[in-house]
Amino acid sequence: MKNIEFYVGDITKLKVDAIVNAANSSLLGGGGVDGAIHRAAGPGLLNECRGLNGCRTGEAKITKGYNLPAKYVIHTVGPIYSGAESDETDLYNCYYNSLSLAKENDVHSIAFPGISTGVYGYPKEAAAKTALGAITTWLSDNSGYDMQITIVNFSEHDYEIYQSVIGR
Ligand code: AR6
Repeated sequence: MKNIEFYVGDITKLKVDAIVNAANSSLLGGGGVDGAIHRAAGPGLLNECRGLNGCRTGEAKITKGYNLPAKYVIHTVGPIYSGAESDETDLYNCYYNSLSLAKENDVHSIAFPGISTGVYGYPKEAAAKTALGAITTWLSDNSGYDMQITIVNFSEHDYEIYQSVIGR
């Protein structure tokens, strides 16, 4: 898949234009990848987030990256998995809207974690399918724009789930 690559490990280590944070609607930090990003970025990130007035599920907001190697953090809020049809739409919108916001800010390389697949309980295989669908649709809708996408899997097991979805 052109423009899409995989990285197994910690998203906070990546030197890309933007990393995406799986935040909650307060944007004021939490556990999981959100906690790791805030720890690595330092207090400037939380300070900027305080001025954003939160974020709705499926939407995205951008801040600077502070002490991170990445220039920006794009904060998006995934759905808390419930099994409702809206879960898939919300998760799709997280990826699609994050990419559109990235483009508006002249971002050309972006890394995504598995949004909603931790604390928020979204089944990983279904989430991988939706993420890939949103990313490939966005790339074809924006084919004149150079965007390099890294999908970050926190474990080898998560990486294997993605590869099995792609294989089908
Ligand atoms: N790098 C890459 N991926 C990571 C990292 C990391 N450093 N740490 C965890 N993951 P989660 P959610 C993976 O729970 O489900 C927070 O408290 C993890 O293995 O971070 O969207 C927020 O404030 C999983 O696959 O996010 C919200 O309240 C994926 O990142 C809530 O959790 C997402 O897991 C959001 O829940």
